[in-house]
Amino acid sequence: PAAARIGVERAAALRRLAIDTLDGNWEHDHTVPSRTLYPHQWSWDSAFIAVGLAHIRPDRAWRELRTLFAAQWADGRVPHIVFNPALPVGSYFPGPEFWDSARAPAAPAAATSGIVQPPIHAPAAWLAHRRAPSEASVRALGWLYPRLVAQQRYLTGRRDVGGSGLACLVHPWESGLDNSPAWDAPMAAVPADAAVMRAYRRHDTAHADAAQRPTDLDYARYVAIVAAYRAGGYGDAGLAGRHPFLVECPLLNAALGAAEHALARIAAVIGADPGPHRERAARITAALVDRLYDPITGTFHPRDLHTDRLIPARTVLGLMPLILPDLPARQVRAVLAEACSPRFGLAARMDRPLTTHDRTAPDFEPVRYWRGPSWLNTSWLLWRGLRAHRRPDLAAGLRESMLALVALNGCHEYFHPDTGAGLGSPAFSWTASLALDALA
Ligand code: 9WN
Repeated sequence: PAAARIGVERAAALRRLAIDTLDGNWEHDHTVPSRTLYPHQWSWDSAFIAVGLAHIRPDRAWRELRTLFAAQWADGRVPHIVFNPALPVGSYFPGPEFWDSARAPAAPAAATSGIVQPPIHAPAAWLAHRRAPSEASVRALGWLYPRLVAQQRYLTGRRDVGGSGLACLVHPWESGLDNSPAWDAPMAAVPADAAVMRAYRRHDTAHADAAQRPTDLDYARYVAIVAAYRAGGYGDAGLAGRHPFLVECPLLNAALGAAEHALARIAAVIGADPGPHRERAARITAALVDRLYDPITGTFHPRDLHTDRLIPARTVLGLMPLILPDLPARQVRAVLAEACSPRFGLAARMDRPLTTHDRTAPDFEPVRYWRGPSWLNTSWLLWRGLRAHRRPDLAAGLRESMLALVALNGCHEYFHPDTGAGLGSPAFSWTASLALDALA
């Protein structure tokens, strides 16, 4: 067990730190990712956080998810940020006044953003229930089920811009890996000028080193893409002809498929029909392999819908389809080979943590956000995939590496891929939560 490898005392201290971090970031009915950098509620953060809360405070795990889904739009989209109305203007950029969600007919009463993040909520809800099954957890699953189904329907319906059965991203923020090198090519085609940013004040660089964050030019483009989507009232009709950023992402779509598998299991518990979820899961996996797998590189790549080409960058996004339990054996083998190559360094004994980008690539940047540093959520997703595909040797190596990273350095947002030094926010919720899950 990992506790034996990192030492019983260190494991106990890590557990204490993780619990304190989550308690410190709890805000009445949700958890903030970070008090300084991200003081509102984020969508996929809440899913990762619920997984950890299920180990220590199950009632909060369900509250977390209920608060998020209470802000679901009428069209089924789950917004990537739910704003806390009690916070002063300027607590985060771009804030509620910039998103102006009230202009969209489908928006809820709460102020939210208008874009989504990877739909890992159904897998998270399933794990939370399995960890702490109770009458309350079954009731919570019953409440969430139709909402999770509506979320899937939005993504596979209005968001199937390519008509292939996959959902597409309309913003790099939707991937959760905002400035991944995977987005460089489609972002370069977004017309924007760094001068745009003079009209705004970035909030992130007041709390984190600018060298560890996206650039001003990235932000100018982030803002331009939101402005384009907002101008159409966050509607999805006709996006193909008018929207500057349209990409099919392996992580978002792997999450979409994993969600159908989780919904099948949830359906069985609450007395609904699991059959349609299994069928949809199979269709998503087939479309993912067909559209995003490259037999030449042997990994998954995002597809840019403007060029209809795969994006060549080899990032951690390419490994994420391993979370699909029905990924065909050929792709499982290929993804494992990619993960175990010097690009990512997965091994039964790892001397360095898993990175978010290919270590051997010339544009690998060890401290800049999603362009190289190690993050606990992508490592955790791969760890779950390794267990699903019965690789206990590699799963144990990755788990040990994740736990050592956090035990030695703290609950940071991300970590230097060579030294393990903490980067970004020093008290980051999903790092705490996923460390708790890996420790258990
Ligand atoms: C933009 C909250 C979020 C995470 C994302 C991470 C970062 C926001 C930002 O923080 O994104 O959504 O301001 O940089 O990239 O994955 O959900 O933790």
